[in-house]
Amino acid sequence: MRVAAIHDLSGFGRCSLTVIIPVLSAMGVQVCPVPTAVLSTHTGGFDNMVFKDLTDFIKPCYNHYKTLGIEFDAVYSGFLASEAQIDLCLEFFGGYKNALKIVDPVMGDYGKPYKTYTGKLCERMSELVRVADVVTPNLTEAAILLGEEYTPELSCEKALEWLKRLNEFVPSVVITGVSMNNRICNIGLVNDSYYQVDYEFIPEHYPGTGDIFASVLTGELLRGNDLSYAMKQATVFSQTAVQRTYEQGSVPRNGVMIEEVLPLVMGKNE
Ligand code: PXL
Repeated sequence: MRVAAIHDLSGFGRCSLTVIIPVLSAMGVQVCPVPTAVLSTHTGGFDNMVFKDLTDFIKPCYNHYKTLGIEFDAVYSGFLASEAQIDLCLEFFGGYKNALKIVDPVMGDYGKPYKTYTGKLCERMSELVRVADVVTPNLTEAAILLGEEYTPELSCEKALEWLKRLNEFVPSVVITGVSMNNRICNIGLVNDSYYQVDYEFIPEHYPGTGDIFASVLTGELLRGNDLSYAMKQATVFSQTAVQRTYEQGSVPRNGVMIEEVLPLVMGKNE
C-alpha cells in the first residue's frame, strides 16, 4: 500500500509528517511525503518559528509522479500553507481517481484557527472536503466547515446533526474530540450508521494527536477494515500514546511520545 501524504514537515514538536510517516510505516504502508511547508517547529507554542512555504513544490512534484506513472492507494491531505494549495490538492485528488481520499481539514483547535491559517484558507477548506471519501475534523474544524459557532460541549442531537450535514457531501465523516453527555469521544457516520468511541479524558493537550488518529484510521481503512473498527483502533492507539506521554510529565508542546508505543500499531502486517 502506498500513500501520498500532503502535509507539512515540522522539525520539532511531533506533528504532521513526523508522526504520519512512522505510524503508517509501522502499519505496513509506504508513505510518500508531499510537503506543503517546512517549519522549525509546529505553530502551537514556540516563539519565532521558521516557516518555508512550499506551494511552488506541489505541482512539479505531482507532474513528476504522473510522468513516472507512480500510483497511490490513498491520497491524504492535512496542514496547508496557502490558499493556492487548495487548488493544488484538488488537482492531486482529481489525478488519482481510484485512490482512497482522506482529507484531514487541519485548521485549528479549541475554537481558534492556527496562527498561519487565514480566513480565506479556512473558507476554501470546505471545497477540498467535498472531494474526500473520509474527512476527520476536530470539533473546531467541524464548526468552521459548517459555519457554526464553536462550543466546547455539544449535545448528542447537535453532534448527530453536524455529522449528517458533513455527510451530505462526504461518505465517511469522523469528528474527533467531542465532549458530550459528560463523556469525551470520537464520533462517526457512514451509510446512516452512527459510531461513537469514548475515551478517557486527560487534562493536557498535545499537538499532533489528530494527525496520529487520522494516520491510524487511514492505515486501518487501507487494510480493508470498516470505519467503526478503524475508529476504535485509532482511538485506542492515540489514547495509549497520550496517556504514556502524560505519565512521563512531558512538556505538552513537545508532542505525543509515540516512539515507544509504535510497536502497538504494527500488529498484523501480513
Ligand atoms: O497537528 C496539526 C498541525 C500540523 N501542522 C502544523 C501545526 C499543527 C498544529 O498545531 O502547527 C504546522
